[in-house]
Amino acid sequence: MKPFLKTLSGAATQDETGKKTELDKNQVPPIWLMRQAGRYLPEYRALREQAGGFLDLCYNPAFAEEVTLQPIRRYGFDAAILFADILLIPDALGQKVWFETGEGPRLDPVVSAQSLSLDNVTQHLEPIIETVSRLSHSLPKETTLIGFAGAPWTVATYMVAGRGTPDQAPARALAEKDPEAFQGLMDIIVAATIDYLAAQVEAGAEVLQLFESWAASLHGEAFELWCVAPVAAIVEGLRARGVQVPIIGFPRAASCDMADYVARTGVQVLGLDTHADRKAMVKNVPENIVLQGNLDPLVLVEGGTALEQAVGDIKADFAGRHYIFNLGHGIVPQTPPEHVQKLIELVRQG
Ligand code: 1CP
Repeated sequence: MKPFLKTLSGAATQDETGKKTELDKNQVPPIWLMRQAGRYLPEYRALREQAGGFLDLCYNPAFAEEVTLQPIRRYGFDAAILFADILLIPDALGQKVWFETGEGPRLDPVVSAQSLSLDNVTQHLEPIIETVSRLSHSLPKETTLIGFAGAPWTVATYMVAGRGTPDQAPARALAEKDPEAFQGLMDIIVAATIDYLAAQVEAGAEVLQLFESWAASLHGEAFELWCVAPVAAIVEGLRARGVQVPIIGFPRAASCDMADYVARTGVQVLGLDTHADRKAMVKNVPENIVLQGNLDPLVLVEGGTALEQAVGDIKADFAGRHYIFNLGHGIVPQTPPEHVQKLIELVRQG
C-alpha cells in the first residue's frame, strides 16, 4: 500500500476500546507540503512564463500536470496535490476572476448568488478533471494524489470582497447584514464543490483537502454556521454519492475546539497551522483522526539547526500517533529549494 494511504488506514483501524494497531515510535511519517508546486521552484517559474497567465496554467491539463509532477520528480514527496486554485469555483459559477501580476486574485464582487449559476460548472472544470486523470496515470505508483477545493467560507470571502483581505470584513458584514443572501451564496458554493470534488475522485484523486484559510475571522455561532456546517454538508454530500476517500480539513488558525470540529464536520484528517499546540491536539483529538502539519514555513526558509530542531520537536510530539508531515501553511516563494531536500532527509532519517 502507498505509505500515505497506509498512515490513513492505520488510524482508521484504531478504536476507542483500547484495541490499537501497534505504532512504531520511530515511524517515518509520509510527507508532502502545501504549495509544494510554485514560485520557489525555477522549473515552475519557467513554465509559468510559457503558459501566460496563472489561470491559463490551471486550465491547461498538460501544463498543470507537469507543474504537479515537478516537486515529485525533484523530491519524491509521498503525495502530489493537484495544481489548481480555490478560486476556480467562483470562475466556474460565472463570476469574473483574474490575477493581477504581483498582486494576487481579483474578482467582480458579488453580494448574493443571484448572478451565479451551477449550469456550466462541470463543463467549465473539465480541464481540471482531465489534469487529475492524467496524473492518476503519470504519478509514480507509490505517490498518492490529493484533490482539493476551498472551504465555502474562505471562497466566499474572496467572492464578496473581490480580492484577498486581511480581516475578511466584507464577507463578515454581508453575513451579518443579510444572512439569507449569504446563505444562498454558501449553498451554491457547497453544491458546486460537491460536484467538483466527486469528479476529481472519479478521475483518480485518492484523498481530498478542504482549505479553510480564513477560519480565524469567525467565532462562536458564526463559525458554526459558516465554517462548520458548509464543510459538514460537503463531506455528507460526498459520502451520499458513495465517495469514500479520506478528507483533510484545514481550519487554519481557528480558535474552536478541534475535537469538536472534527466530530461535526466528519473529516478524517486535521490539518494544523503553525501556531497549533501539538501536545494539546495529540491529547484532545481522537486517535482515529490523523494529524497533519505544522512546521513553520519560515523555519523552512531559515534551514540549518532551526530546521533540525523544529523537525525533531514535531516528531517527538507526534510519536506514537498517526500523522502526516507538512507545513502549517503554504511554502513561501523565498524558500531555498535545497532546504526542502534537507527537510525530507530529516523527516525520513527515522
Ligand atoms: O504563479 C503565481 O504567481 C500564482 C501563485 C499561486 C499558486 C502557485 C496562486 C495564486 N495559487 C497557486 C496554486 C494553489 N493555490 C494550489 C496548488 C497546489 C499546491 O499546493 O502546490 C493550492 C492548493 C492553492 C490554494 C489556495 N489558493 C488557497 C488556500 C491555501 C492558502 O494558501 O491559504 C488560497 C487562499 C488561494 C487563493 C490564492 N491564489 C493565489 C494566491 C496568491 C492566493 C492568495 C491570495 C490572498 O489571499 O492574498
